[in-house]
Amino acid sequence: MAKFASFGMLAAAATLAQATSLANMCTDTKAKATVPSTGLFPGIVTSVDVTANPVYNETVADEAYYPDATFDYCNVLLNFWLPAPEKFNNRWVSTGGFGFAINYETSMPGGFHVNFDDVFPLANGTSNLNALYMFGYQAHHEMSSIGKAFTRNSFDLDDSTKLYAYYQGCSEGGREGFSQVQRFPDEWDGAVIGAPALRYGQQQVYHLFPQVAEKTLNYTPPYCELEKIVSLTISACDVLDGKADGVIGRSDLCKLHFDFNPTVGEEYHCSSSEVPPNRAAQ
Ligand SMILES: [Ca+2]
Repeated sequence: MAKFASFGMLAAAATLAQATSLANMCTDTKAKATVPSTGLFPGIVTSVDVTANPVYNETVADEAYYPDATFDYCNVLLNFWLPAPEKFNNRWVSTGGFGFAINYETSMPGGFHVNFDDVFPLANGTSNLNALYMFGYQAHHEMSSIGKAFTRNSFDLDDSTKLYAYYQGCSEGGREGFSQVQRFPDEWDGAVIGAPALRYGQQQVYHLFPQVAEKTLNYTPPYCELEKIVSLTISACDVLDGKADGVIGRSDLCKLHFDFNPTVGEEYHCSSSEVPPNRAAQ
């Protein structure tokens, strides 16, 4: 496959008229002509890889991180989505994934499902370092860098027009968000990052600890009991971060100052449906 020459792209882009509709904008020719050739990632983008077709009346509903909506879009191979020109508000958003996937369709319709543990390690048992770095931070950096340049070209933004850029992700997507804002802060105007899955070594132990403790103690607390524990913990630690807002912002101070011993014996109430049968019979 031939690399896409920057001279050819610039010459072709200069001849393109301002797109006035999704059908006019969303063609193979336009997509090939507007793929950025910034020199950032030589060899990754080739002209033969790029295709585009308009999709109308796409409907999404009941997704966890995307509002119910019906919309038109330009489907560009490379998984960059472009809105119809009349709906474009000079905004770019990168979305994260879940589990071991760096992107996922519940984050943005059209995402994909390849998981890191599908490709790591290699078949011969050695480390797939390229996949590791891609998973860690590089793939998202390339996606946003190429995607933002592609967006600017596609909507004919001149150098004085700002393209606002945002990141959104939770869990593994939250970890990816931290990987981007820490390494490439100038790329973003804002980021919504939830529950980042940071510090894998400790995190997996934390996931296991409750089950190990319950098995060891031979006691599984009902949900209502856990709710009481959470409520008492919030009451004790909320203000330690300087603001009584129902959120514990300084878990470190909570661990230092919260004496849970006086909470032993506190009453709590469960509905009959919340108590497991083996507990209700005792
Ligand atoms: Ca607080």
